[in-house]
Amino acid sequence: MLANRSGEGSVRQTLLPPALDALIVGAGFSGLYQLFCLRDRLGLSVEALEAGEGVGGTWYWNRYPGARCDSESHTYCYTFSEPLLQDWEWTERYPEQPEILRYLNHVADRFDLRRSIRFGTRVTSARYDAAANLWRVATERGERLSAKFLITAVGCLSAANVPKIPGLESFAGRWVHTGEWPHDGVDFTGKRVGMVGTGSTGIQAAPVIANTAAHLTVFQRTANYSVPARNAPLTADFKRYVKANFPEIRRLMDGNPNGHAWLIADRSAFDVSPDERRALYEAAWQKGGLQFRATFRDLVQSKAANDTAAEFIRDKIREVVKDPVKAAILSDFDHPYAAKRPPIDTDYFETFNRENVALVNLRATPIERITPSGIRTSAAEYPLDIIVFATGFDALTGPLLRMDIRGRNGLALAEVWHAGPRNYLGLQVAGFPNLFTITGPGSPSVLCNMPVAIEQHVEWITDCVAHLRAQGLERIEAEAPAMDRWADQVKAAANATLLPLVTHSWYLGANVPGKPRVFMPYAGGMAQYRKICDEVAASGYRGFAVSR
Ligand code: N01
Repeated sequence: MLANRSGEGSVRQTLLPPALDALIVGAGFSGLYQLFCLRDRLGLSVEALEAGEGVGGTWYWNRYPGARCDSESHTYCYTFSEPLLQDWEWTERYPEQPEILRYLNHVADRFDLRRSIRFGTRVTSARYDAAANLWRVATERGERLSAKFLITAVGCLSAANVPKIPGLESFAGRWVHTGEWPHDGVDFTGKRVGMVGTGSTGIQAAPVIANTAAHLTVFQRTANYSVPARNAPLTADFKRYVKANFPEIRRLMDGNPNGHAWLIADRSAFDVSPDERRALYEAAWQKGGLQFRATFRDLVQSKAANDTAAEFIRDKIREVVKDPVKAAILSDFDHPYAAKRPPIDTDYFETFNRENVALVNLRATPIERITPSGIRTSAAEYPLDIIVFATGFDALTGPLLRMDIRGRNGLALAEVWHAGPRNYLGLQVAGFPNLFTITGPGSPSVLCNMPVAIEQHVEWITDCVAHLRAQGLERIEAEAPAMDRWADQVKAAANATLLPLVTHSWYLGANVPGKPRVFMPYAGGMAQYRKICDEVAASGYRGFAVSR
């Protein structure tokens, strides 16, 4: 704000900052790398707008007890910089939230990214101004910024889903959502805690909460599979191996449909005898981790093959959990293994052997309401001091739609997506020129080890922007027919797997009441997706309209 020239000091006018080449929304894994690519590789004027007071995105917000990554640390990192790979050292097989946050802070410092990030800046709207070919962005603090390119790096799982359970506002204790965990922590000592939700998050949190709480009641709606993570400190030998062999590790990641550094066994569950199959599952169980899925190549495609894995895990739960009633509730699966995101855990099922842990089966006795003193189900009232909602996220579309993005002629993204997300390659939407959505719906995103999906998108977008500049082009925009064709491909890829069979999966938006039921991520595998994206770019951006 400056005093105006008339000398009337009371009359002030707002000067808008000059338009930038690009604005990036978010400073997590994707925003940081996108900032580096556009600012330092292409030399553009760029700013990143970040709601949090620090970098990290998911890892800034998700500070719940037990939060750690389910991808192995040596593959859960950027691979674009050899010096970065060489100078960072992970301590454990699965990095804990504080360690990942330290890593992302290290990246921000190493590449001097902070000076281009506005923290504490939540974007509230983004409007495309066709006459100026600019995106005009407003923030909660009232800032107005504009840029030719708008790139969302808002994460897939960043819009917390707090269920609208009647009476929540009357609860006299404290309630928290795992995705918006208080930075000063939550002290469970001596408290009666209720945890709603048994997805990857709840399964990580329950054992840690049970260690300090006086009592923990786990409210389970859907029985979930979980395989032991077998977390452990990394040995010096392994650390040396990673540093010396990263190209080989990266080759494995590129060949794996989910971006992990392992091979999927080239055998069907029925190529081996039942005894041999069990022995192979046992070995995978002992090894631990998401790799359990790779024991047979047909686990996520064939229901019969999948049943063999489900049976093995059911038996394991019965073996671990001493109380047969709890074991039956925990293993009462209603969907195929890995058709929802498969959790991995540290002592999750063992936790139900503790004296201070109870399990409530919400399928049999649903929650009726939250009262001032706790949670009431159709069968009983559970007095609680703290309620933890491990109830997940309005995934993939939620973070984008909460921003009120409007394209040509004020067209709202919410309107275009009223029946579910539609876009081309998960990257662009017709009517929204120069808007790119990193790991948007319709891309492998959440089905992939996220840094792999992120690097691929960021590099594709960077190359695309470089191409436009080199050709003197001003605009790129997905074409509607290309979006239709892509929607068919996304659907076909999902239908070749067991994933769409789970009617209550967040992949389908089913966890958020009223959200359209559309299978959102691209399930055709990262390698296939990368090939498609590369071919599109090589063809001069087929399916996109580019103009001066
Ligand atoms: O969320 P979820 P999450 N009443 O949606 C239950 C990633 N992640 O935060 O299955 C009662 O999976 C719901 O029940 P149901 C990972 O991609 C990564 O656990 O809908 N219960 C379910 O049990 C993961 O998939 C890491 O019947 C209700 C749970 O809440 C994604 O984040 C670690 C309910 C929600 O499970 C989300 O996982 C953790 C209600 N009204 C998470 N509403 C890494 O390692 C929901 N539920 C990187």
